[in-house]
Amino acid sequence: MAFLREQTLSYPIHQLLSPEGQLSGETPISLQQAELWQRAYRHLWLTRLFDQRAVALQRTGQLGTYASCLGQEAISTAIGFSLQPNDVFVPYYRDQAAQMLRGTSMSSILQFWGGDEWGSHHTSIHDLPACIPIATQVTHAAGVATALKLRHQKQAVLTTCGDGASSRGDFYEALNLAGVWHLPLVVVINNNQWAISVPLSQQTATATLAQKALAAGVMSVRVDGNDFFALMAVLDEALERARHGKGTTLIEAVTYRLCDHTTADDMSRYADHASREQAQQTEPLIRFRRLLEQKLMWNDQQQQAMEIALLAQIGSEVDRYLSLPPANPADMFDYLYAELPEDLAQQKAEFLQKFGT
Ligand SMILES: Cc1ncc(C[n+]2csc(CCOP(=O)(O)OP(=O)(O)O)c2C)c(N)n1
Ligand SMILES: [Mg+2]
Repeated sequence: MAFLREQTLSYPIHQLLSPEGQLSGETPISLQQAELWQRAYRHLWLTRLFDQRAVALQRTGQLGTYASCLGQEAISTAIGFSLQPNDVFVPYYRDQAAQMLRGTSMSSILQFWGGDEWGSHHTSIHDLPACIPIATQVTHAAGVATALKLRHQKQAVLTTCGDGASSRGDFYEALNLAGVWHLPLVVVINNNQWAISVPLSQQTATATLAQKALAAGVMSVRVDGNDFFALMAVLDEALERARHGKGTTLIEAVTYRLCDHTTADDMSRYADHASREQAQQTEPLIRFRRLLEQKLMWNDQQQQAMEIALLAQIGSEVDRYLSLPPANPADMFDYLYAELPEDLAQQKAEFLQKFGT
């Protein structure tokens, strides 16, 4: 007698805007406004051009290690557009697009990646700084969501992580707690198919990441991570549920990392060229442009004028970043603990004796 059976679950990828630029299915009214389309498209391009500039700064020795978000701009842009100002955003390191929409200046983002923690200072007062340790932010977000729930505040917490992060204990533990306590939390996985050089198939045997929600008893959905419209639709629904006491949602946004993991990586050593070429065809900006061309008569001149204006904006932010005073290395001791533990106090004293402030 065979008692065991394989679970087969169907999690179709939700899509509204096809790679050919066709909008189909039920597009919510809020997403049918041309004004929103233009603002979102502009922000996607701001993110892409900023990203290119950041990589160039690193390559010329003017920035520390930097994590590009090339090809994944739609996820973070849709997050920035769907969060309300008093929601709490708990980002990870590929969330430049949303951070900008939450009020963090480009010069502050560059300051952070330039190795100065003060770059995290000028962000929305509700939000947390970008998290580098993998998956730890999901536990922080569950903690913040617990506080909001206890205080009966109608705000949502949204956190992001990578596909690799979803294989870590912190991810499962936080999601489990969110399910039990019915927390006002939205967890968005940027499934870009890679955890540095480890492909998705080598770090999890699950067919989808969305189904990881099942064991935690929370809602989940799989969405095309290159489709700004589908992302907005699922984010709006999940955030509304969170704000109205209806619990947690896990969103798996399926995309592809069209860049090295960070500037300290070389993807050509492990990724096959063909799958990258294929992914290039479905990236988020091209399909959005096709839509604008078809529906709003968007043309080359408008595109060029927009890019020139964005590059000027980025240029002045880069100048501001380059004129900042150097980071104070002693800062690394000061902002983790309210009271510095004895061993770190000793290290700080030694450091100051050797290097001064
Ligand atoms: C706790 C922890 N372990 C290891 C690392 C090193 N590390 C940095 S990025 C990364 C892979 C993350 O992949 P994924 O979660 O898919 O996110 P992506 O970088 O693809 O957006 C690892 C292992 C880390 N930052 N933190
Ligand atoms: Mg990844």
